[in-house]
Formats: sequence, C-alpha cells, structure tokens
Amino acid sequence: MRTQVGIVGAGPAGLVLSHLLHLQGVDSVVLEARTREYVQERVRAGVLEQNTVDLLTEAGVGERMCREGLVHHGIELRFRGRGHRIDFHQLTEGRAITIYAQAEVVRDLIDARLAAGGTITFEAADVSIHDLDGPQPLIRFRKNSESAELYCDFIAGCDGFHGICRPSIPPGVLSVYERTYPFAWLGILAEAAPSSQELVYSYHDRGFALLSMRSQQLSRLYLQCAPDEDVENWPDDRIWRELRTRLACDGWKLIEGRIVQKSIAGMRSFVVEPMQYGRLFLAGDAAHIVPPTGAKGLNLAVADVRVLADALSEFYCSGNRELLNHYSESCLRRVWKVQRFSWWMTSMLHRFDSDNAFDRRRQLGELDYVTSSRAAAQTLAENYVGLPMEKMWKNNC
Ligand code: RFL
Ligand code: PHB
Repeated sequence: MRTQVGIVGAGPAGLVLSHLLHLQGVDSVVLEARTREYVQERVRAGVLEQNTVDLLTEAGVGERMCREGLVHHGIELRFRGRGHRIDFHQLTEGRAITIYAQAEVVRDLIDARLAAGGTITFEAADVSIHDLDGPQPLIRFRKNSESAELYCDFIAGCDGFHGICRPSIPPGVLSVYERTYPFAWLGILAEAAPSSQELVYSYHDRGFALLSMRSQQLSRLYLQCAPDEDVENWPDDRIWRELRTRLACDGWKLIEGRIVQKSIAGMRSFVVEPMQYGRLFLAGDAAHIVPPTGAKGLNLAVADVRVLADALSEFYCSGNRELLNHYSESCLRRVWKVQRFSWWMTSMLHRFDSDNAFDRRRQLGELDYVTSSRAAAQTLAENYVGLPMEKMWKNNC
C-alpha cells in the first residue's frame, strides 16, 4: 500500500489532519489501534475554543456541532462560597466557547472521512514506523492477523501520549520538558440537568471542583483527588457529598442524578522539542500534554494539525519545504503559551498539600484580583476562548 501521508491515530489530531489534507487534495491513510465504537464513545474533553469551532465549520464538519453544541459566553469562578462571572463576550469582543463532546467531534470527522471515500483502518495492531530519515518512510502493522506495509511520503504521529511514534525517534534527538502534579481528577458523567448555565470552577479548602456539562440532560463534574486514588473508594454518595461541599454557594443547589461513568485522570504538563524528526511530524498529545484545567488539550491538537496541513499542502503544491521545516517552531510558540495558561489555571485553583496558610491566602488573593480587575479577567478570557491563530488555514493551490 502507498499513500502521501500516513497518519497514526484516529483521535482529534489524526482525523482533523486527514480531513484538511483531503480538502486540499492530499491523500492520507489513518491507522487506529482501537475499534470505531471505542474512539467514538471515549469520554474526554468538552470545551471547544472559538478557533476550533471556526475551523470545523469552515472545513464543512460543523453542522451537528452548530445545531447541538451549547455556546457559552462566560464561566464562573467560585471561591469563599461566592460566584464571580468572567464575561467572555464583553472581554474578548464577542468570542465564545462551545460545549460539544470530543467523542461527537470524532464521530462527525469519521463520518465525513468515510463518506468522502477516505481510509481509516481500525484495530490496526502492532503499528511500527521505519526509515523516518530516508526519502520514503514505512508503517508496518497487522490487520486481522495479516501483516501489512504502508509506504508514505510523510508520517504524522497523532497517536496520543502513550503512542509509538514519539518513542520511535532515536535517543538524543528530543528534549523533554515535564511537570507532574500531586493530584488527579475524578470525573463523572451524570444523568442530571446542569446545575448552572455556565461552567463553574470552584476553589475550596478540600480541593478543586468543576461543574461542566454535555447537554441539557447530562452533567459532567470533576473533583480534585489524590494522584493514586482508586475509583472504588468513591461510591456515588461520597462523590455527591463532596461535590455539594466544594461547590456550595449562597442560594444555589446542585442537581444530582444517576452516575453513568466514573474515571480518574492524572495531571501533567509535558512538551517535547522539536516536534519533528526527518519525515515524521508529531501532533497533539503525542507531542505535548496540558493539565485539563484550561480545557486546552483538544484545541491544541487541532491547532497543530492546522499548521501541519498547511505545510504539507504547500509542499505538494509548490515543492516548497519552508513551512514543513518550520513546523515545530510554528507550533511550539502556541504550545508554550497554552502550557503557561494551563499551568496557571491549575496552580490558582487546586489545593497543593505542600502549601501553607500563606500560599492559600495568596491563591485567594489571585482569584480576587482575577475577578475584580478588568485587565486580569481579560487575560484569562482571551486565553480561555483561544489565542488568535497565527496563520489561517487556507487552500494554497
Ligand atoms: P488522542 O485523542 O489520545 O488520540 C490518539 C489516538 O491514537 C490511537 N493510538 C494508536 N493508534 C495506532 N497505533 C498505536 N500504537 C496507537 N497508540 C494510540 C489512540 O487509540 C487514539 O485514538 O490524541 P489527540 O488526537 O492528540 O487529541 C488530544 C485530546 O484527546 C486531549 O488533549 C484532550 O482530550 C484533553 N482534554 C481536554 N481538551 C480540551 O481541549 N478541552 C477539554 O475540555 C478537555 N478536557 C481533556 C479534558 C482530557 C482529559 N483526560 C482524560 C486527561 C478532560 C479530561 C478529563
Ligand atoms: C469537560 O467538560 O470535560 C471539561 C470542561 C472544562 C475543563 C476540562 C474539562 O477545564
């Protein structure tokens, strides 16, 4: 088999890349380790920044998102039992976020790729990548126990944090920048109407809590917990009790319902530099991870592949490798700004066991500042709705 761009991973990065390349006349094949059902149902992110919404819409895959997504013009920061609204609309000249589950984005993209005759090989086993620094890299894999080879011009490593692409780069090439956090998030999905119109980020002495949602009938809620926490230690009544305590606010009541999903996710900041080696380009979680407090992981993955799609289509149109050569540099400027924002939101809102009373007072001082100074609120708002893209995706030909 042969293709122009071999893409490892059918998450948001791999699927958006494949779709954008198709729109620009570049052929790709996507290899995914899991089943179609698994990737379409995996509970992950929920917040799309304006750039992501605009890109999906312009690329023709935003129809259901526009119909079913919930547009929010602000978020609430809650501390000392009081809520404070950050008004995105006013602070960012009308920009907004859209609540639309990552699983739905993935479903829409898979439908679009398959409807256009694109190839996504699900349940591709033992994927390995070869000859990255030669003229024709190769992907080997197994499908239904049969070995297969895919020759490509380029490989896009969109296989997430635990994928095989990043570790296939020879030792000594990559620099790793990393921080782990001494806590995790316990996340639930509950059949309950959202208790608030907008997302609520709550700072509490017992730890951080977040109220989010998926629809008018489905709430998504998170609790800061120990990094090695066992989900078995969190029966439903303990979760609701803790959420009621940490989200408590004058005149407000938490709406509860049947919990249909429960999971624990660790928190990490991670970047590799560069994001490319020979003819391999890393994108999304394969190259960087942010803690979820800023709701940025999916959005950053989409921003990377917008740059990569542009660079690849430029190469196929004119033979010019300039954009490809600068792929890593172009992405990393945004990556580090988003890393800073995600780290800052995480540091401001979580309880660190190593902190003393001074540190907690300082966190409250920071929350007070962010919610009372227009300049500080605007800084949060412009990052949350998404910093401007440096270069808009366009058809170069
Ligand atoms: P993905 O989604 O992990 O997709 C990688 C795909 O590669 C496949 N794969 C392989 N395929 C073939 N061969 C192999 N050897 C393979 N190894 C792996 C995997 O099966 C998978 O299908 O990476 P991608 O595309 O870079 O997308 C990144 C996002 O998924 C991630 O950053 C976000 O979910 C992070 N995130 C959030 N991001 C946001 O923008 N907004 C949010 O509100 C938000 N909330 C969150 C989040 C992540 C969370 N967790 C679970 C850490 C909330 C949480 C709790
Ligand atoms: C979510 O709805 O899953 C969500 C919302 C905001 C975040 C992280 C996750 O910061």
